[in-house]
Amino acid sequence: MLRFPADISPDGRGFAVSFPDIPEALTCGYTLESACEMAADALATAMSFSGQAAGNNRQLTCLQLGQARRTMQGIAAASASGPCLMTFDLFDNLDDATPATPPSEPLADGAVVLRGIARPDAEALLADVHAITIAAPWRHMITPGGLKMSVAMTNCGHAGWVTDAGGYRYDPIDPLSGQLWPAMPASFRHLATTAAAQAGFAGFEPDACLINRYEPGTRLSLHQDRDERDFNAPIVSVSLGLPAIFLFGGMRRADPPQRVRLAHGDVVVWGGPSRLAFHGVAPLADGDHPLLGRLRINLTFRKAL
Ligand SMILES: O=C(O)CCC(=O)C(=O)O
Ligand SMILES: [Mn+2]
Repeated sequence: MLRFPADISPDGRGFAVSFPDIPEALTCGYTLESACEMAADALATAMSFSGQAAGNNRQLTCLQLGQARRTMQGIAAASASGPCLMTFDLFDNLDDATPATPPSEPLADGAVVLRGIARPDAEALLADVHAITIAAPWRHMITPGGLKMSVAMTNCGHAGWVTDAGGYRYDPIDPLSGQLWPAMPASFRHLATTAAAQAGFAGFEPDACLINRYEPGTRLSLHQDRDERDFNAPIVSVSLGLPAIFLFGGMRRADPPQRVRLAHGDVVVWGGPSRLAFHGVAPLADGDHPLLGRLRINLTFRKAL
């Protein structure tokens, strides 16, 4: 398994970080870009743990992350056969008058990936996920056709997405506990509305959040999100933990999907003309995420009722 230990040693105004595994990643068939993204993820997480990152807000800004990626690409390209070392000035961006705008990548008309925007909130979001799963535990639901889903799920909000022999639907009651689903935490709501607004969907008010837990090898086959009453509202989908390949297709199941790598903290928003696009998740590759180990957690916000 690949390691990106992001071995951090304070070095004046910045840090020296070594990435012994970029060359290994390249020999394992990863592209330089994806190896660098994995290393940047490890770096960002390690730095926010170190308590010294980025001066006053202890988080890497997106500008700094972009800088880290570019620097690592340069170094990895130059030394693809030995350990990489980069030094990285944490305070480069602090005097910048304009706040760093997270890079956004259009996927289709009405669909966009907002890179890294959930990263600063990741630990708070995961603490909230943990609290939700105490009241509404993870479960593997059964499709109407009788198949057990490989992805474990739970919900929070006014309604939860469920599937069983009776079909797919939203239900205000968790069938496992017979109680209402846990309330949607403020951290979730804030992220969802902010991301939607940034993607051009101001005023999004989610009333449901489906929480998906992927282990290595699990996948979500191509589908449309169409059990909601209101297709005017977008879907906001947050990735935490291990990276995944998100499949984003067209309006027909047969349309060949784009394959988009989603890393910890990335958020995808799709609505308007893309609201009913087919999408799914390729089998999750194994890995070891600093916050979530061998897991990927996805939060999908919807206006369901
Ligand atoms: O895990 C993801 O990125 C997508 C989840 C999804 O499409 C869903 O829950 O309907
Ligand atoms: Mn979906």
